[in-house]
Amino acid sequence: MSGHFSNNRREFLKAAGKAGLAAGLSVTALPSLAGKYNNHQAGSGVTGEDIPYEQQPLPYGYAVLEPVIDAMTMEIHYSKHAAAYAKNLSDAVKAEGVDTSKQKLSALLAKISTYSAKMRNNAGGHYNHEFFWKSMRAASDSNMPAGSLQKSITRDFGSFDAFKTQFSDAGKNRFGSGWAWLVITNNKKLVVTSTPNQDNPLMDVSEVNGTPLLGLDVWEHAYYLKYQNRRPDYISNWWNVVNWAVVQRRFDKAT
Ligand code: MN3
Repeated sequence: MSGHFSNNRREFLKAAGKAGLAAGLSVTALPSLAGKYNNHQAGSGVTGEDIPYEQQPLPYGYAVLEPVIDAMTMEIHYSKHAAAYAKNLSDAVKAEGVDTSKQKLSALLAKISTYSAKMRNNAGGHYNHEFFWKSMRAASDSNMPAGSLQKSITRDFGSFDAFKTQFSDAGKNRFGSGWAWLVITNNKKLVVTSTPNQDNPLMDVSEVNGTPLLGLDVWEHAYYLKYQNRRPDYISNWWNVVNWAVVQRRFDKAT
């Protein structure tokens, strides 16, 4: 793929998407555009970790994240919500002729604008949840990053607390359903962003592109049973279950 062409095309699609939204249309309400650019070329220019197309076993039991995330929420979230994204993704890749033995999921996400809305919702939904499960472990107090990751967080946000505030605000202020993210951009800068619905920063439709290091699900289904409407409480408790060793490994791979 040609970088120059990719960038122009991405900017065009973003502009077209924004124009569509401004006119009260969704991006997917632009079939002529989708038809014209359905060659599955180009991309977001970022790479993410490989995640299989099929749902993987949860890396811990449903009750392991208690009391931060209750077992019932985990069971429904994993076995119903996330399982449905995986199933619908499997249907979408068949319907749209994706050879999953050749096409990595992270690379498909990078050119998601060339696929259907069903692909976008479910490829994102599946990827984001698999990524999310791996980002957590049993709760501990004073849970913090260390080493090179901590240094880079301090360099780019001022302090760990300043980063936490920015990330928490991204989650709290995401209207409706979506995700908060810590990403590393192609010029190796750490940035906090958020995405609507099941989008993520690997997608060429995302306002901010970068390799995800940490993501937080702020859909109501992720916290409502225990926290009801109190999304800020869910977010502040969630810091205790972040698996910083995994985030460090992602950071090492991207730098
Ligand atoms: Mn979810």
